[in-house]
Amino acid sequence: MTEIPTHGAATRVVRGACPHDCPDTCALRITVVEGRAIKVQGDPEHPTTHGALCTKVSRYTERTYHAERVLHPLRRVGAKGEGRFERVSWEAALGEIAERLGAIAARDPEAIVPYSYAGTMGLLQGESMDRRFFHRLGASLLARTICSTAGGEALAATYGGKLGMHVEHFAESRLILVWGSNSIASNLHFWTYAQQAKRAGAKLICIDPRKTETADKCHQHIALLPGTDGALALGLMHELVVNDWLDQDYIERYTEGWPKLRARALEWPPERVAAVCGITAGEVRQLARDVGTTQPAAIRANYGLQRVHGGGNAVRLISILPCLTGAWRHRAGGFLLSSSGMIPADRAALQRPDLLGARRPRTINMVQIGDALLADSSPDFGPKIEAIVVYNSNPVAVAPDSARVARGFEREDLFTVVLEHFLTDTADHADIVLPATTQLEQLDVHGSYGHTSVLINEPAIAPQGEARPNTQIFRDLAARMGYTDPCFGDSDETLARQAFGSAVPFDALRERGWWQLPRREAPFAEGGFATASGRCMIDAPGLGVPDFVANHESAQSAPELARRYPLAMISPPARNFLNSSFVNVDSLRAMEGEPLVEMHADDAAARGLSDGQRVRVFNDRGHYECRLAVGARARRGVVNGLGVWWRKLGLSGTNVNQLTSQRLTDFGGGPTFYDCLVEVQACSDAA
Ligand SMILES: Nc1nc2c(c(=O)[nH]1)N[C@H]1C(S)=C(S)[C@@H](COP(=O)(O)OP(=O)(O)OC[C@H]3O[C@@H](n4cnc5c(=O)[nH]c(N)nc54)[C@H](O)[C@@H]3O)O[C@H]1N2
Ligand SMILES: Nc1nc2c(c(=O)[nH]1)N[C@H]1C(S)=C(S)[C@@H](COP(=O)(O)OP(=O)(O)OC[C@H]3O[C@@H](n4cnc5c(=O)[nH]c(N)nc54)[C@H](O)[C@@H]3O)O[C@H]1N2
Ligand SMILES: [Mo]
Repeated sequence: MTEIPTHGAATRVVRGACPHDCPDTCALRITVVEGRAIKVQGDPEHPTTHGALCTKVSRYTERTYHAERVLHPLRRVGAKGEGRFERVSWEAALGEIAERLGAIAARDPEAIVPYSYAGTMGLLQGESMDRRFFHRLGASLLARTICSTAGGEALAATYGGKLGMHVEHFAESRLILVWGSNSIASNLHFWTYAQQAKRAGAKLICIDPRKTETADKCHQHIALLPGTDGALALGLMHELVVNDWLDQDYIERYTEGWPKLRARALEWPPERVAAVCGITAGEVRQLARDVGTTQPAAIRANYGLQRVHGGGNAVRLISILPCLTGAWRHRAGGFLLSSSGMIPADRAALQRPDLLGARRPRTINMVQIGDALLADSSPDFGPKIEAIVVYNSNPVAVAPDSARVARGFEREDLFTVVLEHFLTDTADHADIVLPATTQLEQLDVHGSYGHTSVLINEPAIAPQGEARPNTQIFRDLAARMGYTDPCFGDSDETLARQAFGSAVPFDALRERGWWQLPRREAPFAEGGFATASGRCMIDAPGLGVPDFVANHESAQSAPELARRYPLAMISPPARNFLNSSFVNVDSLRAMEGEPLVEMHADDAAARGLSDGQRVRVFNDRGHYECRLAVGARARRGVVNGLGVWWRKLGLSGTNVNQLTSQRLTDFGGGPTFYDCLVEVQACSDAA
């Protein structure tokens, strides 16, 4: 059974799954003594978890039993954003929500918007009963774009889906490019395999504007300017062509459109690439030689590189490289950004889009929630947003251009409901806060975007206080709204069985805690891409041949802006936070210290700034105060504002997203967090 037998009747070990938005999706073992979870550990039998957890999740009990957990429904008594609430009963809270949403829906349900992302990646608590509820209601749809859609659509266009190498096989690679990924911070279980490869003699190269802790451990670090990866990939192709390092047989058999891209690549000699990327021509040549002459060669990319204007094109270009060299012929060669296309989740069964009937509500892009909340009714936009229901997300902290996001959430005429564990920056703006259970208190099933097994998470402890799972909250709301469709009666266990249908034997999943999916070990060794033609689509329908697309905010595309704001800012994750989750866990926040911006010594000297000083980072969208860290983690011309702090736990009530823009990627409607020009100066009230 799910419980692992242990000595001593009062002690149980329960099988769980890490719910966080991370490629690793670890299998957990939770030790429970007399109803209290005392330890969260990695499952030693799960192939990619191999018994190890990151620092954050090994402290999961600290988060679950946190003194500031929201344990009862709350109604706002202070001003929006102030965070002052009174305790109310579930009856009163659900009644008020049903009444307010019902009144708005009677006029126009599209004036109601759900807002959720991957606070939990669980298929039940993340995307089941909630979606049924909003589909039945006819609310606006939400485009859940805030992380990965540019890269995701790039993979769909090129390979036919989110498919790639299996993470275990990196251990056998002879060359690994860690491209736009701080693996040690955000993909730790991949790093284990990369280290095995390194010990066996492989060369590791990190391609990242920031000298991350991962770059420290690689043989080489190529610190290109943010948003220039597409140019680097074209330069590599140039060298593969002129040096004849191509696998012509693979190209002819398994790809479509190479002649056009070949012509384009020939316009990108190393000197041109070097000028655009801010690196040397020698670095381009050497990298191309490594890629062109080493087998098997593998690329681990992460979503960091696609959070810029040209992110979609960059992922297309990089994902084509292993087709040109034939790296895919080996199981330890190829490319991995996400393998979530392997997961056989039956989303239609869970989410029931058929409940919309003939209605076709508008779609709001979550990246632009700031503008959306501030928009009036218009023929283009549709009705003004009158209500927003937020769960599994903290948009006031994580969405770009947060001055506008906060202004939107401050609207007196907006009815806001937030399902949360804590009073986050977003929950502080709610009219009603509903207490949600954490992963230790709820049932769920999980896929993964970094390995090929599915997992179950059994509840280990009773719900804290009056907390309820998201599924239960939406079930309760549906009942209050008078929805009698039988699907609102499905229990969590029924949902868990629906999630993978017959693709995964549910009882075996329960027995073991996880289930390994069948897979091809070298997925594209003989083509077999998931595209209509079965080939890698270099020239993709509707998109053509990929090209380098410059940042929205760069000297090249916005010279006047670049004169006023000469520093490019990226805001990658801090190692001990997960987006804005864990920022309120004291021991983890203590490890991160204060919000930081990292800067190269030359840029600091040019501004008369010194290490440890309190600084103001600013652009036309706003300003943000943090501590300056002068040193080698930043390259010249680029500053790194580590994310994503809670605004109220920062130094001046804002965070790094005060500076980022709502502009979108080239395709996929994704965010451009790392496409952002700023200037930095000393704080007048320097501490
Ligand atoms: N500890 C921790 N783990 C996480 C997260 C977290 O917040 N904290 N976030 C999770 C989430 S939501 C996701 S989506 C995944 C992946 O999340 P990602 O955000 O992709 O995670 P990282 O790999 O840490 O960061 C990306 C790397 O890209 C670099 N980068 C920035 N701009 C560019 C660029 O233009 N080109 C290149 N080549 N590199 C660039 C950054 O410096 C950083 O080192 O990780 C997950 N894991
Ligand atoms: N500047 C900058 N901004 C970024 C990024 C960046 O790199 N730089 N990264 C972006 C990326 S990749 C992403 S994915 C987004 C992520 O942004 P979000 O999806 O908002 O992720 P989190 O900040 O982790 O917030 C998740 C919230 O969900 C809550 N939660 C967790 N589990 C449950 C549950 O079971 N029930 C309920 N009701 N609530 C739950 C948590 O308490 C937490 O407050 O942020 C983006 N923002
Ligand atoms: Mo993400």
